[in-house]
Amino acid sequence: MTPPPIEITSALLSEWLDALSRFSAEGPGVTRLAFDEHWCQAHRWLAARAADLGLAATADAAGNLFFHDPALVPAAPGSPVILVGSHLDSVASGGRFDGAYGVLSGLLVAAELRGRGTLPVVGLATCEEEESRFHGNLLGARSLLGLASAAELDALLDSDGVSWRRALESARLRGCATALAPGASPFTATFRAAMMIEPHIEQGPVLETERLGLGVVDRVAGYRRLRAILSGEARHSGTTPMPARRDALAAAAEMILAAETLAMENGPPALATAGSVRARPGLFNVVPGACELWLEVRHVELDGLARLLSELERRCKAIAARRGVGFAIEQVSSQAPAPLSPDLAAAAERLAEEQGIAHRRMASGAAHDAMVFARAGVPSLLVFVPSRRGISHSPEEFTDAGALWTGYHFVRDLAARLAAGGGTGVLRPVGP
Ligand code: HGY
Ligand code: MN
Ligand code: MN
Repeated sequence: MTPPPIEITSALLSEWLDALSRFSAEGPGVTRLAFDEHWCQAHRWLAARAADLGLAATADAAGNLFFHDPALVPAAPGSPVILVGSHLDSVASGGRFDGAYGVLSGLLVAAELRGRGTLPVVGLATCEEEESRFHGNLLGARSLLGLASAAELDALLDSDGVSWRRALESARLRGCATALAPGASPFTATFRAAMMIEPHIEQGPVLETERLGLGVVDRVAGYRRLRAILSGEARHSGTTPMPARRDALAAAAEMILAAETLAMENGPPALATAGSVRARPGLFNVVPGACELWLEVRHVELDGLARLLSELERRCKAIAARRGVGFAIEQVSSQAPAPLSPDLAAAAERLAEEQGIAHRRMASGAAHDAMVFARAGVPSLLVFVPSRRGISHSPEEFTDAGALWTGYHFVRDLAARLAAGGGTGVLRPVGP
Protein backbone atom coordinates (compact mmCIF):
# COMPACT_ATOMS: atom_id res chain seq x y z
CA MET A 1 0.00 0.00 0.00
CA THR A 2 1.27 3.49 -0.90
CA PRO A 3 0.09 6.31 1.41
CA PRO A 4 -1.02 9.46 -0.41
CA PRO A 5 1.71 12.13 -0.58
CA ILE A 6 -0.62 14.66 1.07
CA GLU A 7 -2.63 14.07 4.21
CA ILE A 8 -6.35 13.61 3.56
CA THR A 9 -8.29 15.57 6.16
CA SER A 10 -11.66 17.22 6.60
CA ALA A 11 -9.96 20.58 6.01
CA LEU A 12 -8.57 19.35 2.68
CA LEU A 13 -11.98 18.11 1.55
CA SER A 14 -13.57 21.48 2.44
CA GLU A 15 -10.75 23.45 0.83
CA TRP A 16 -11.03 21.47 -2.40
CA LEU A 17 -14.81 21.80 -2.46
CA ASP A 18 -14.32 25.57 -2.26
CA ALA A 19 -11.72 25.48 -4.99
CA LEU A 20 -13.91 23.36 -7.28
CA SER A 21 -16.88 25.69 -6.77
CA ARG A 22 -14.87 28.57 -8.21
CA PHE A 23 -14.91 26.92 -11.65
CA SER A 24 -18.21 28.53 -12.52
CA ALA A 25 -19.78 31.07 -14.83
CA GLU A 26 -20.60 34.50 -13.41
CA GLY A 27 -23.69 34.87 -11.27
CA PRO A 28 -25.03 33.37 -8.07
CA GLY A 29 -23.98 29.87 -7.04
CA VAL A 30 -22.22 27.40 -9.31
CA THR A 31 -22.92 27.26 -13.04
CA ARG A 32 -20.72 24.65 -14.67
CA LEU A 33 -22.43 23.24 -17.72
CA ALA A 34 -21.06 20.11 -19.36
CA PHE A 35 -18.05 20.77 -21.61
CA ASP A 36 -18.07 24.56 -21.15
CA GLU A 37 -14.87 26.45 -20.32
CA HIS A 38 -15.49 26.29 -16.54
CA TRP A 39 -16.16 22.57 -16.73
CA CYS A 40 -12.89 22.13 -18.69
CA GLN A 41 -10.97 24.17 -16.11
CA ALA A 42 -12.45 22.06 -13.31
CA HIS A 43 -11.57 18.90 -15.24
CA ARG A 44 -7.93 19.96 -15.59
CA TRP A 45 -7.79 21.08 -11.96
CA LEU A 46 -9.03 17.67 -10.83
CA ALA A 47 -6.42 15.91 -12.98
CA ALA A 48 -3.74 18.06 -11.32
CA ARG A 49 -5.06 17.22 -7.81
CA ALA A 50 -5.01 13.53 -8.75
CA ALA A 51 -1.34 13.91 -9.67
CA ASP A 52 -0.71 15.64 -6.31
CA LEU A 53 -2.18 12.55 -4.66
CA GLY A 54 0.00 10.18 -6.68
CA LEU A 55 -2.88 9.05 -8.91
CA ALA A 56 -3.30 8.94 -12.68
CA ALA A 57 -6.29 10.81 -14.16
CA THR A 58 -7.62 9.16 -17.31
CA ALA A 59 -10.37 10.76 -19.40
CA ASP A 60 -12.57 8.78 -21.77
CA ALA A 61 -14.08 9.83 -25.10
CA ALA A 62 -17.11 11.41 -23.40
CA GLY A 63 -15.03 13.45 -20.96
CA ASN A 64 -15.68 11.23 -17.95
CA LEU A 65 -12.60 11.31 -15.73
CA PHE A 66 -11.19 8.38 -13.72
CA PHE A 67 -8.72 8.71 -10.83
CA HIS A 68 -6.66 5.58 -10.30
CA ASP A 69 -3.44 3.91 -9.30
CA PRO A 70 -0.96 4.60 -12.14
CA ALA A 71 -0.17 0.88 -12.05
CA LEU A 72 -3.75 0.10 -13.08
CA VAL A 73 -4.02 -0.12 -16.86
CA PRO A 74 -7.23 1.43 -18.22
CA ALA A 75 -9.31 -0.71 -20.55
CA ALA A 76 -7.52 -3.85 -19.38
CA PRO A 77 -9.99 -6.61 -20.22
CA GLY A 78 -11.34 -8.67 -17.38
CA SER A 79 -10.24 -6.37 -14.56
CA PRO A 80 -13.21 -5.14 -12.55
CA VAL A 81 -12.96 -2.10 -10.29
CA ILE A 82 -15.10 -0.37 -7.67
CA LEU A 83 -16.08 3.06 -8.97
CA VAL A 84 -16.67 5.82 -6.40
CA GLY A 85 -17.84 9.20 -7.63
CA SER A 86 -20.48 11.50 -9.02
CA HIS A 87 -20.91 14.23 -11.65
CA LEU A 88 -18.82 17.27 -12.50
CA ASP A 89 -21.52 19.41 -14.12
CA SER A 90 -24.02 21.58 -12.24
CA VAL A 91 -27.40 23.11 -12.87
CA ALA A 92 -27.43 26.84 -13.63
CA SER A 93 -26.98 28.75 -10.36
CA GLY A 94 -26.64 25.52 -8.40
CA GLY A 95 -24.84 24.73 -5.18
CA ARG A 96 -21.27 23.87 -4.22
CA PHE A 97 -21.91 20.27 -3.16
CA ASP A 98 -24.22 18.60 -5.69
CA GLY A 99 -21.98 16.24 -7.67
CA ALA A 100 -18.79 17.92 -6.44
CA TYR A 101 -18.91 16.17 -3.07
CA GLY A 102 -19.07 12.75 -4.72
CA VAL A 103 -16.36 13.62 -7.23
CA LEU A 104 -13.92 14.76 -4.55
CA SER A 105 -14.83 11.88 -2.27
CA GLY A 106 -14.08 9.46 -5.12
CA LEU A 107 -10.75 11.14 -5.80
CA LEU A 108 -9.71 11.02 -2.14
CA VAL A 109 -10.96 7.47 -1.57
CA ALA A 110 -9.00 6.27 -4.62
CA ALA A 111 -5.88 7.92 -3.17
CA GLU A 112 -6.37 6.47 0.31
CA LEU A 113 -7.14 2.96 -0.93
CA ARG A 114 -4.51 2.85 -3.67
CA GLY A 115 -2.83 -0.55 -3.75
CA ARG A 116 -5.12 -2.00 -1.06
CA GLY A 117 -7.58 -4.83 -1.48
CA THR A 118 -8.09 -7.31 -4.26
CA LEU A 119 -10.51 -5.09 -6.12
CA PRO A 120 -9.04 -1.70 -7.11
CA VAL A 121 -10.97 1.44 -6.16
CA VAL A 122 -11.20 4.07 -8.90
CA GLY A 123 -12.55 7.62 -8.42
CA LEU A 124 -14.98 8.95 -10.98
CA ALA A 125 -16.20 12.32 -12.25
CA THR A 126 -18.95 11.79 -14.81
CA CYS A 127 -19.09 14.42 -17.51
CA GLU A 128 -22.81 15.18 -17.36
CA GLU A 129 -25.79 14.34 -15.19
CA GLU A 130 -27.89 17.47 -14.75
CA GLU A 131 -29.37 17.84 -18.26
CA SER A 132 -28.79 21.56 -17.89
CA ARG A 133 -27.08 21.85 -21.27
CA PHE A 134 -28.17 18.72 -23.16
CA HIS A 135 -31.34 16.78 -22.40
CA GLY A 136 -29.38 13.57 -22.70
CA ASN A 137 -30.59 11.15 -20.04
CA LEU A 138 -27.46 11.18 -17.87
CA LEU A 139 -24.91 11.20 -20.65
CA GLY A 140 -21.89 10.59 -18.46
CA ALA A 141 -22.93 7.33 -16.87
CA ARG A 142 -24.54 6.07 -20.06
CA SER A 143 -21.50 6.76 -22.20
CA LEU A 144 -19.03 5.08 -19.86
CA LEU A 145 -21.26 2.01 -19.76
CA GLY A 146 -21.36 1.91 -23.57
CA LEU A 147 -25.06 2.88 -23.60
CA ALA A 148 -24.78 6.09 -25.66
CA SER A 149 -24.86 5.97 -29.44
CA ALA A 150 -23.09 7.89 -32.21
CA ALA A 151 -26.47 9.19 -33.42
CA GLU A 152 -26.93 11.06 -30.16
CA LEU A 153 -23.75 13.02 -30.75
CA ASP A 154 -25.46 14.92 -33.56
CA ALA A 155 -29.07 14.73 -32.36
CA LEU A 156 -28.54 16.33 -28.96
CA LEU A 157 -28.39 20.12 -29.20
CA ASP A 158 -27.98 22.74 -26.51
CA SER A 159 -30.12 25.90 -26.42
CA ASP A 160 -27.69 27.62 -28.85
CA GLY A 161 -27.93 24.74 -31.34
CA VAL A 162 -24.46 23.38 -30.48
CA SER A 163 -24.42 19.60 -30.84
CA TRP A 164 -23.05 17.24 -28.22
CA ARG A 165 -20.42 16.26 -30.83
CA ARG A 166 -19.20 19.86 -31.22
CA ALA A 167 -19.22 20.55 -27.47
CA LEU A 168 -17.27 17.37 -26.87
CA GLU A 169 -14.82 18.20 -29.64
CA SER A 170 -14.05 21.56 -28.01
CA ALA A 171 -13.49 19.77 -24.68
CA ARG A 172 -11.22 17.29 -26.44
CA LEU A 173 -9.16 20.13 -27.92
CA ARG A 174 -8.62 21.32 -24.35
CA GLY A 175 -7.39 17.90 -23.28
CA CYS A 176 -10.58 16.87 -21.43
CA ALA A 177 -11.64 13.90 -23.60
CA THR A 178 -10.05 11.29 -25.85
CA ALA A 179 -10.94 10.42 -29.44
CA LEU A 180 -14.30 8.84 -30.24
CA ALA A 181 -14.21 5.25 -31.45
CA PRO A 182 -15.42 4.86 -35.06
CA GLY A 183 -18.84 3.37 -35.76
CA ALA A 184 -22.20 3.36 -34.03
CA SER A 185 -20.79 2.88 -30.52
CA PRO A 186 -18.26 5.66 -30.05
CA PHE A 187 -17.82 5.11 -26.29
CA THR A 188 -16.01 2.14 -24.83
CA ALA A 189 -15.51 1.22 -21.18
CA THR A 190 -12.33 2.58 -19.64
CA PHE A 191 -12.77 0.41 -16.55
CA ARG A 192 -15.12 -2.47 -16.01
CA ALA A 193 -17.47 -1.34 -13.25
CA ALA A 194 -17.94 -4.18 -10.77
CA MET A 195 -19.72 -1.89 -8.30
CA MET A 196 -20.56 1.78 -8.08
CA ILE A 197 -20.82 3.89 -4.95
CA GLU A 198 -22.05 7.48 -5.20
CA PRO A 199 -21.56 9.74 -2.18
CA HIS A 200 -23.99 12.67 -2.45
CA ILE A 201 -25.73 15.32 -0.41
CA GLU A 202 -29.33 14.37 0.32
CA GLN A 203 -30.85 17.48 -1.33
CA GLY A 204 -33.95 17.03 0.81
CA PRO A 205 -34.85 17.53 4.49
CA VAL A 206 -35.17 13.96 5.84
CA LEU A 207 -31.74 13.38 7.42
CA GLU A 208 -31.58 16.81 9.04
CA THR A 209 -35.12 16.54 10.38
CA GLU A 210 -34.44 13.10 11.86
CA ARG A 211 -30.96 14.13 13.08
CA LEU A 212 -29.24 11.37 11.14
CA GLY A 213 -25.72 11.34 9.77
CA LEU A 214 -26.20 9.05 6.79
CA GLY A 215 -28.84 7.92 4.32
CA VAL A 216 -28.48 4.49 2.76
CA VAL A 217 -30.40 4.83 -0.48
CA ASP A 218 -32.05 1.74 -1.85
CA ARG A 219 -34.14 3.21 -4.69
CA VAL A 220 -34.14 6.27 -6.91
CA ALA A 221 -37.21 7.97 -8.35
CA GLY A 222 -37.61 8.22 -12.11
CA TYR A 223 -38.87 11.09 -14.21
CA ARG A 224 -40.43 12.02 -17.51
CA ARG A 225 -39.59 15.43 -19.02
CA LEU A 226 -41.94 16.89 -21.58
CA ARG A 227 -41.84 19.85 -23.94
CA ALA A 228 -45.29 21.15 -24.89
CA ILE A 229 -45.82 23.57 -27.75
CA LEU A 230 -49.05 25.56 -27.52
CA SER A 231 -50.29 27.46 -30.57
CA GLY A 232 -52.92 30.14 -30.26
CA GLU A 233 -53.41 33.42 -32.10
CA ALA A 234 -51.24 36.52 -31.65
CA ARG A 235 -53.67 39.47 -31.63
CA HIS A 236 -53.79 43.12 -30.51
CA SER A 237 -54.16 43.16 -26.72
CA GLY A 238 -56.06 46.43 -26.79
CA THR A 239 -58.73 45.46 -29.29
CA THR A 240 -59.28 41.70 -29.11
CA PRO A 241 -62.26 40.99 -26.82
CA MET A 242 -61.53 38.53 -24.01
CA PRO A 243 -63.93 35.80 -25.24
CA ALA A 244 -62.42 35.97 -28.75
CA ARG A 245 -58.89 35.19 -27.66
CA ARG A 246 -56.85 32.00 -28.17
CA ASP A 247 -54.15 32.88 -25.67
CA ALA A 248 -51.33 30.31 -25.62
CA LEU A 249 -49.80 31.65 -22.40
CA ALA A 250 -53.11 31.64 -20.50
CA ALA A 251 -53.57 28.00 -21.58
CA ALA A 252 -50.05 27.21 -20.34
CA ALA A 253 -50.86 28.87 -17.01
CA GLU A 254 -53.82 26.53 -16.58
CA MET A 255 -51.64 23.54 -17.46
CA ILE A 256 -49.03 24.58 -14.88
CA LEU A 257 -51.68 24.64 -12.18
CA ALA A 258 -53.13 21.38 -13.46
CA ALA A 259 -49.71 19.74 -13.02
CA GLU A 260 -49.43 21.08 -9.48
CA THR A 261 -52.96 19.95 -8.61
CA LEU A 262 -52.34 16.49 -10.04
CA ALA A 263 -49.27 15.93 -7.86
CA MET A 264 -51.06 17.30 -4.78
CA GLU A 265 -54.05 15.02 -5.39
CA ASN A 266 -51.75 11.99 -5.70
CA GLY A 267 -49.67 12.92 -2.68
CA PRO A 268 -46.07 11.83 -2.00
CA PRO A 269 -44.06 10.47 -3.72
CA ALA A 270 -45.77 11.99 -6.77
CA LEU A 271 -44.18 15.24 -7.94
CA ALA A 272 -44.90 17.53 -10.88
CA THR A 273 -43.08 20.69 -11.91
CA ALA A 274 -43.37 23.23 -14.70
CA GLY A 275 -39.76 24.34 -15.00
CA SER A 276 -39.93 26.78 -17.89
CA VAL A 277 -42.46 28.74 -19.89
CA ARG A 278 -41.65 30.95 -22.87
CA ALA A 279 -44.30 32.98 -24.59
CA ARG A 280 -44.11 34.55 -28.06
CA PRO A 281 -43.95 37.25 -29.15
CA GLY A 282 -43.46 38.29 -25.53
CA LEU A 283 -44.81 41.84 -25.65
CA PHE A 284 -47.19 43.89 -23.49
CA ASN A 285 -49.53 44.61 -26.35
CA VAL A 286 -49.87 41.25 -28.07
CA VAL A 287 -51.95 38.31 -26.85
CA PRO A 288 -49.37 35.46 -26.80
CA GLY A 289 -49.76 33.40 -29.96
CA ALA A 290 -47.30 30.67 -29.01
CA CYS A 291 -45.87 29.18 -25.88
CA GLU A 292 -43.30 26.54 -25.03
CA LEU A 293 -43.87 24.84 -21.68
CA TRP A 294 -41.57 22.36 -19.91
CA LEU A 295 -43.22 19.87 -17.61
CA GLU A 296 -41.73 17.13 -15.45
CA VAL A 297 -43.29 14.34 -13.39
CA ARG A 298 -41.44 12.12 -10.90
CA HIS A 299 -42.31 9.00 -8.94
CA VAL A 300 -40.42 6.13 -7.31
CA GLU A 301 -42.69 3.48 -8.85
CA LEU A 302 -42.84 2.84 -12.59
CA ASP A 303 -46.62 2.44 -12.68
CA GLY A 304 -47.06 5.56 -10.53
CA LEU A 305 -44.90 7.47 -12.98
CA ALA A 306 -46.87 6.14 -15.96
CA ARG A 307 -50.18 7.13 -14.33
CA LEU A 308 -48.94 10.65 -13.60
CA LEU A 309 -47.74 11.06 -17.15
CA SER A 310 -50.93 9.90 -18.83
CA GLU A 311 -53.16 11.91 -16.49
CA LEU A 312 -51.10 15.06 -16.99
CA GLU A 313 -51.30 14.66 -20.76
CA ARG A 314 -55.04 14.07 -20.56
CA ARG A 315 -55.65 17.20 -18.46
CA CYS A 316 -53.41 19.37 -20.66
CA LYS A 317 -55.16 18.21 -23.84
CA ALA A 318 -58.54 18.99 -22.29
CA ILE A 319 -57.39 22.51 -21.37
CA ALA A 320 -56.04 23.10 -24.88
CA ALA A 321 -59.25 21.83 -26.50
CA ARG A 322 -61.47 24.00 -24.28
CA ARG A 323 -59.43 27.08 -25.12
CA GLY A 324 -59.10 26.32 -28.85
CA VAL A 325 -55.33 26.20 -28.57
CA GLY A 326 -53.14 23.78 -30.54
CA PHE A 327 -51.18 21.37 -28.36
CA ALA A 328 -48.20 19.19 -29.27
CA ILE A 329 -46.11 17.37 -26.72
CA GLU A 330 -42.84 15.43 -26.89
CA GLN A 331 -40.83 13.60 -24.26
CA VAL A 332 -37.32 15.07 -24.21
CA SER A 333 -35.80 12.79 -21.60
CA SER A 334 -36.72 10.16 -19.09
CA GLN A 335 -35.31 7.93 -16.39
CA ALA A 336 -37.12 4.87 -15.12
CA PRO A 337 -37.14 4.50 -11.32
CA ALA A 338 -34.21 2.34 -10.27
CA PRO A 339 -33.84 -0.01 -7.33
CA LEU A 340 -30.24 -0.01 -6.07
CA SER A 341 -28.30 -3.03 -4.77
CA PRO A 342 -29.92 -4.59 -1.67
CA ASP A 343 -26.60 -6.33 -0.91
CA LEU A 344 -24.65 -3.09 -0.94
CA ALA A 345 -27.34 -1.35 1.12
CA ALA A 346 -27.16 -4.16 3.69
CA ALA A 347 -23.35 -3.94 3.77
CA ALA A 348 -23.61 -0.17 4.27
CA GLU A 349 -26.14 -0.56 7.09
CA ARG A 350 -23.91 -3.09 8.85
CA LEU A 351 -20.95 -0.74 8.68
CA ALA A 352 -23.00 2.26 9.87
CA GLU A 353 -24.17 0.20 12.85
CA GLU A 354 -20.62 -0.91 13.65
CA GLN A 355 -19.41 2.67 13.45
CA GLY A 356 -22.31 4.00 15.52
CA ILE A 357 -23.47 6.43 12.83
CA ALA A 358 -27.19 7.24 13.02
CA HIS A 359 -28.64 6.31 9.65
CA ARG A 360 -31.72 5.17 7.79
CA ARG A 361 -32.76 3.52 4.54
CA MET A 362 -34.41 5.91 2.15
CA ALA A 363 -35.43 6.62 -1.43
CA SER A 364 -33.92 9.40 -3.47
CA GLY A 365 -36.32 11.83 -5.11
CA ALA A 366 -33.47 13.27 -7.17
CA ALA A 367 -31.93 11.36 -10.05
CA HIS A 368 -28.34 10.18 -9.86
CA ASP A 369 -25.65 8.50 -11.93
CA ALA A 370 -25.96 5.44 -9.68
CA MET A 371 -29.39 4.67 -11.17
CA VAL A 372 -27.89 4.20 -14.63
CA PHE A 373 -25.26 1.81 -13.28
CA ALA A 374 -27.91 -0.10 -11.33
CA ARG A 375 -30.13 -0.51 -14.36
CA ALA A 376 -27.11 -1.76 -16.32
CA GLY A 377 -26.73 -4.55 -13.75
CA VAL A 378 -23.83 -3.03 -11.80
CA PRO A 379 -24.44 -3.36 -8.02
CA SER A 380 -24.78 0.30 -7.02
CA LEU A 381 -25.35 2.34 -3.89
CA LEU A 382 -25.97 5.97 -3.03
CA VAL A 383 -24.85 7.28 0.34
CA PHE A 384 -26.40 10.56 1.49
CA VAL A 385 -25.19 13.15 3.97
CA PRO A 386 -27.63 15.78 5.34
CA SER A 387 -28.46 18.97 3.47
CA ARG A 388 -29.18 22.08 5.54
CA ARG A 389 -32.92 22.79 5.37
CA GLY A 390 -33.06 20.27 2.52
CA ILE A 391 -32.07 22.96 0.02
CA SER A 392 -30.42 22.00 -3.26
CA HIS A 393 -30.16 23.19 -6.86
CA SER A 394 -29.68 26.58 -5.24
CA PRO A 395 -26.73 28.73 -4.18
CA GLU A 396 -28.00 28.19 -0.61
CA GLU A 397 -27.12 24.48 -0.71
CA PHE A 398 -25.00 23.67 2.37
CA THR A 399 -23.66 20.75 4.38
CA ASP A 400 -21.28 21.37 7.24
CA ALA A 401 -17.72 20.09 7.13
CA GLY A 402 -18.26 17.57 9.93
CA ALA A 403 -21.17 15.90 8.14
CA LEU A 404 -19.25 15.83 4.86
CA TRP A 405 -16.30 14.20 6.60
CA THR A 406 -18.48 11.59 8.32
CA GLY A 407 -19.90 10.60 4.94
CA TYR A 408 -16.49 10.57 3.30
CA HIS A 409 -14.96 8.44 6.03
CA PHE A 410 -17.87 6.05 5.88
CA VAL A 411 -17.66 5.61 2.10
CA ARG A 412 -13.91 5.12 2.33
CA ASP A 413 -14.32 2.38 4.93
CA LEU A 414 -17.14 0.74 2.99
CA ALA A 415 -15.09 0.76 -0.22
CA ALA A 416 -12.08 -0.61 1.70
CA ARG A 417 -14.17 -3.47 3.07
CA LEU A 418 -15.65 -4.30 -0.32
CA ALA A 419 -12.25 -4.06 -2.00
CA ALA A 420 -10.66 -6.31 0.60
CA GLY A 421 -13.32 -8.94 0.16
CA GLY A 422 -13.01 -8.73 -3.63
CA GLY A 423 -16.69 -7.89 -3.65
CA THR A 424 -17.71 -11.13 -1.95
CA GLY A 425 -21.43 -11.31 -1.40
CA VAL A 426 -22.10 -8.35 -3.66
CA LEU A 427 -20.17 -8.77 -6.85
CA ARG A 428 -22.14 -10.63 -9.47
CA PRO A 429 -20.39 -12.13 -12.48
CA VAL A 430 -19.74 -9.39 -15.04
CA GLY A 431 -20.22 -10.35 -18.66
CA PRO A 432 -17.52 -9.86 -21.30
O1 HGY B 1 -32.61 16.27 -11.73
C1 HGY B 1 -32.16 15.52 -10.88
O2 HGY B 1 -32.86 14.86 -10.16
C2 HGY B 1 -30.68 15.47 -10.66
O3 HGY B 1 -30.32 16.39 -9.68
N1 HGY B 1 -29.95 15.68 -11.83
MN1 MN C 1 -28.42 18.00 -9.21
MN1 MN D 1 -26.27 15.42 -8.17
